[in-house]
This record gives sequence, structure tokens and C-alpha cells, in this order.
Amino acid sequence: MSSAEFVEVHLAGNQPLVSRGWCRQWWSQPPPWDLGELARRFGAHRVPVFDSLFEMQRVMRFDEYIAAMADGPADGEPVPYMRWYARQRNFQMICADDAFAELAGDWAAPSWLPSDDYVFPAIKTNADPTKDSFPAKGLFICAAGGRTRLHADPWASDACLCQITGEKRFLLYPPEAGKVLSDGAEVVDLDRPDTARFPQWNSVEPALDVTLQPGDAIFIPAGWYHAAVALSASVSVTWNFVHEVNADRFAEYLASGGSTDPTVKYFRGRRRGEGSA
Ligand SMILES: O=C(O)CCC(=O)C(=O)O
Ligand SMILES: [Fe+2]
Repeated sequence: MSSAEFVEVHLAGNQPLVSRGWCRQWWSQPPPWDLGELARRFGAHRVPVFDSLFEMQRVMRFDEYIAAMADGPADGEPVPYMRWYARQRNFQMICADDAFAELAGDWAAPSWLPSDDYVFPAIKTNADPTKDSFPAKGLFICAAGGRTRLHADPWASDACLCQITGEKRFLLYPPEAGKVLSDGAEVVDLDRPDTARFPQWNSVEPALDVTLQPGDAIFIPAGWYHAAVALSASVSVTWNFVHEVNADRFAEYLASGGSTDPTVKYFRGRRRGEGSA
């Protein structure tokens, strides 16, 4: 797929894309980031560990996290999920920027992504997600069973996720399914639905139910509800963005209160390449 086609059909058309073997253009295999190697390279870093949504639970050494992955969660606890984000706000204790800088030569973004004309972050030419800062740019690592509950991403932004190691299942629902999946404040937990709160949640089918293999990538358009679960120990890289073709949508988001969001303020207050990423 060319980036022109991707921009027209998927970005402007707000349609998801599953791309098998995004990495094949550069390598026959995805980058060899097995957990042991990552632990050797970055073991001394402190990383944030989450539950199945975006509330940080604790901070631990990366090598300790990798060791704990093998032990499994405590009884009744969700599988811990490491989401190690690059800097995306001014006040952020822990950032993956040093690790991303070291890994930059090891991976490449899918070739169908446009390299020009991003509005969030504002990057006019030669955007490179391996080197440039993006909102919610993160290295996500979890054991089998680690999951991200159903949600839609913030900032009226699109997202790309590259699966590096292990298998991860994704469910996607179109924005209009929000009528039954969300009540405005909360989104239904597909694994433990509160049927009093979301009585119709079961009346919609996912538009997409796919299992990503190492070397696959997925494009999640703005407003689409999605949930993910790792089927084996998993390493993914992900980031969010808004392209010029969706500038109106982003402007509307800013006008309706988005301009006070800490991540929006961070990216609008810096120039490209400023800071450590
Ligand atoms: O890979 C996952 O667990 C889901 C990632 C995601 O949707 C997000 O971080 O917004
Ligand atoms: Fe998401």
C-alpha cells in the first residue's frame, strides 16, 4: 500500500488497517527484541506498570518486571502491564526516551505511513516515529493475559501499533458503537460487562477481531473503540498522531477543551527535536 492510498482510504476515511509483515520491507523478521535481550539492555531502568487500563499501579526495575512476568500475577490480580511511554507531558517522572534513542536503529515504522504533514505533533517533513517524539509513543510489554480494556484513544488522534514479539488479539468497534458500549463517562469492560449500566453492549459485533503476529501492525483510527489481550508474552511499539487530512477534527477537539490537555500543551510548547527524544 502506498502512503497516498493509506492517507485517502484509512486516514481520511477513518478505516482501520491490519498490515501483515509491516517489517518485511526492512528485515525478513521483526527486530529480535526478546525479553531476555531487552532486560539485558535496559534492566536497570525504572518502568511504570499498569493494570488493564491507564492507571499506573507501580514503578519497578525493568529486569524485575521481566522476572515477575514469569511468576504470573498475584491471585485475583490483573496481569501487570508495562507501558513505558516516551515523554509526553512536562511533568512525567519516568520516560522511555533513552531506551527509544537506543532502539531507534533497530526498527522502522510501516512504509504506508505518511512522512509529511502531521499536525499533532506538528511535523512538516520526514516524520520518523523511531526518532521523533509522538504522543503515547510507548514500548508495551506484558505476559500472556495482559490486556488493555475497551477504550477510544484521546486527542482525536489515530494510532499505529507494531507487534514485535508474541501474539496479541485486537477487537475494534466503530465510533457509532459507542452508543451502546459507552455511557459518556465509562466504556463497558468486555470481560466483565456491567449489564445494568450497558444493557445493550452485546448488540454490537466487533468490526474487526484479529490476532497480530510478530511483524504485523495495526492502524486504529480516531474514535474507534478497541481492546487488546496478549496471547503470549508480548512486546509492541505504539504511538498516536493526527495528520493534516484530519486537521479539522483536531481543531474541533482543541476548541472543545482539548487545548488544556497536558500532552497537547507539551507538544504544542516544544519544537521538533527539542528535549531528549
Ligand atoms: O496493545 C495494547 O494493549 C493496546 C494499546 C492501546 O490501545 C493504547 O495504548 O491505547
Ligand atoms: Fe488505544
